[in-house]
Amino acid sequence: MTSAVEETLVLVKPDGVARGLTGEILRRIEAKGYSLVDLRMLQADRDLLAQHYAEHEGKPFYEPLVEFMESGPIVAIRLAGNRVIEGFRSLAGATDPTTALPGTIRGDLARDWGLKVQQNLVHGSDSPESAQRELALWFG
Ligand code: RTP
Ligand code: MG
Repeated sequence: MTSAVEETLVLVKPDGVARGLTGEILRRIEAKGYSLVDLRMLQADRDLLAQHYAEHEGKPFYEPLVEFMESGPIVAIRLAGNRVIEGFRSLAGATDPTTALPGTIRGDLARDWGLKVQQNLVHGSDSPESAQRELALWFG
């Protein structure tokens, strides 16, 4: 297994911040051994979210997703660690909280809000290219 120190963008989405789960999410990240390189809290505007979610533009969930992400403050984290891009996504669990496994952030903490898949607490970049692009957007 190859090792590689990487950086990724993690977002605690508005549901995570509003529910007071930022600390619990950071606890899991730090317990895993990843390093917090930078962290900021912000209210994302539509322009930033449109760039962040450009790959999803035109999909049926795009508009509700952007509205949800605009609905409250977000905590953005620049996270470093060995293979952290893939590692954080396994820590986060499956996109849909109803099927995310126990032991994951989404499996343990994201509630079943009906069909609101977007309320899944966290975002993590899905590839080195996405990480680079997203870190420039949120921490540029
Ligand atoms: P993320 O980007 O937030 O880390 O999540 P992901 O890679 O697991 O999921 P992705 O396919 O990139 O989707 C981005 C976010 O859009 C919302 N979503 N809603 N209603 C739906 O079918 C649906 N599908 C995706 C979720 O908030 C997802 O995290
Ligand atoms: Mg994604």
